[in-house]
Amino acid sequence: NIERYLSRMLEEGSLDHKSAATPRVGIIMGSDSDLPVMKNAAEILETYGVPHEVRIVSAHRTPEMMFSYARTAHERGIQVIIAGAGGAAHLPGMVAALTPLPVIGVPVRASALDGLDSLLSIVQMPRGVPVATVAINNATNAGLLAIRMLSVADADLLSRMSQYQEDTRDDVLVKAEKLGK
Ligand code: RP5
Repeated sequence: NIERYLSRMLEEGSLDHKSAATPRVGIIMGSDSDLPVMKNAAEILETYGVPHEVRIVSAHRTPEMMFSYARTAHERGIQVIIAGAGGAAHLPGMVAALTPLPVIGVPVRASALDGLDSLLSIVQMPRGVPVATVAINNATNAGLLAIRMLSVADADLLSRMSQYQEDTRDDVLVKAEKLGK
């Protein structure tokens, strides 16, 4: 259903999460071609019921929009920004330079270099400007990391994250037991 939600938003020309609640997480990406990867972050936030917005913001093609988005996100109630980009992936780092909020970077596999270019562009930030970088194409982990960040001041999210960890552990134990038989 996240696929349907995103394609409907694209058809409507808007990727904003249509929720009455103020978005707590901003998911941004350099291009709509990043959506098949970045939708996984949105899916996690949907699962946890965390209000979020999804926007296309390009560091290279729409630098002014990127500037105003990053500068004002915290004033609008955004608490964490997830930024995905491929190739010369400057979006997460530039956004981290402009906002006081935590930024999670998702390297998207988008070029002949198989995402290694995106990974290095995002992870190799200079001292003083941190970007929490997840694995190539792993927007799911970006969503989960955002939940953990919000959990610091949200007891309900914290207990649901603990439950998720127990569930993943149990899942492995069940499979291990089956294999052992
Ligand atoms: C980056 O360039 C985007 O984040 C995307 O991963 C890549 C290719 O963009 P398109 O040419 O598909 O729009 O800025």
